[in-house]
Amino acid sequence: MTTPLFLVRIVVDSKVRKKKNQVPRARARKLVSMTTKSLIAIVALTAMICISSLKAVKAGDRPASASNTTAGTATLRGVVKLVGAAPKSTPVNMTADPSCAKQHPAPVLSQDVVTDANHGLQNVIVFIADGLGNQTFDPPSKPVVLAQKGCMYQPHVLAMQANQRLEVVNDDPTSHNIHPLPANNREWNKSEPPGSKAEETFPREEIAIPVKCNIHPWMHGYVAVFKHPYFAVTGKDGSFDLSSLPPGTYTIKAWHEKLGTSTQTITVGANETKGVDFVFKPRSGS
Ligand SMILES: [Cu+2]
Repeated sequence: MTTPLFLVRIVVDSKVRKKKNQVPRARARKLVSMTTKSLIAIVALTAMICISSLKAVKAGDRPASASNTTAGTATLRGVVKLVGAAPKSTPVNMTADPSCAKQHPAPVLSQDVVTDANHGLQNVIVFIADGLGNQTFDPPSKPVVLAQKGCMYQPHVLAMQANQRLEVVNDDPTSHNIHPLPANNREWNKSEPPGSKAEETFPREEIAIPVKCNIHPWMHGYVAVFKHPYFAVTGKDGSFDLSSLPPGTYTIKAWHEKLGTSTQTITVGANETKGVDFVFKPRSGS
């Protein structure tokens, strides 16, 4: 590594300053001014280094492995669609709790199968099912939030990492009782009065845990738990994005609560962005 020019200059300046008394006053003043400039440069450079390292920590929050935060990673991007006639959404009946019904002047539709005008399928979990080897990933420090709002779970399908904190908040004027029904994790249920917040974690991978409310039978959702950070839940248009992937060959799965699981194998290279689409067909009775 070469020594930065301003550091060379400051060393020279300090040597020259020792001889300050031997040089004319104007020259000495100039030298002092140069030294001040050098100090300003050091302060500015130090500040820049501090800011850039803060940014790096923030960017590294999602992929927990240090090797994945560097350049040379891959991205998988695509859309999940439902082809064929989508099952009709049914209105949710909330009359059993007037404080819930009152929050919805227009009927709320069930969220089991939600598509947009272009057949994009919402609430599909797309994830790496195989190909990461023995890599381990620390959970992100930021919790995921599951809200009980309008007597519905928001989001309806949530994905998180094992041992990441799950915050369950109640934004309603009525009490809820959240009750996940895991097969591979510990079962728990918590009563939540209005305005309260519960916090839990799931230590083991599980795709996906059904969640229900013991008070309102129409309230149900899913929480998927992964041992790595490479997962996404499709948005309103059915799109998803899996970024910061180490180059490699992967088994990718798309999971939908009613329509099942679809699998593909894909190879991605360093700095490559590849398109991957999934197509589901309606199941009889779904
Ligand atoms: Cu409830």
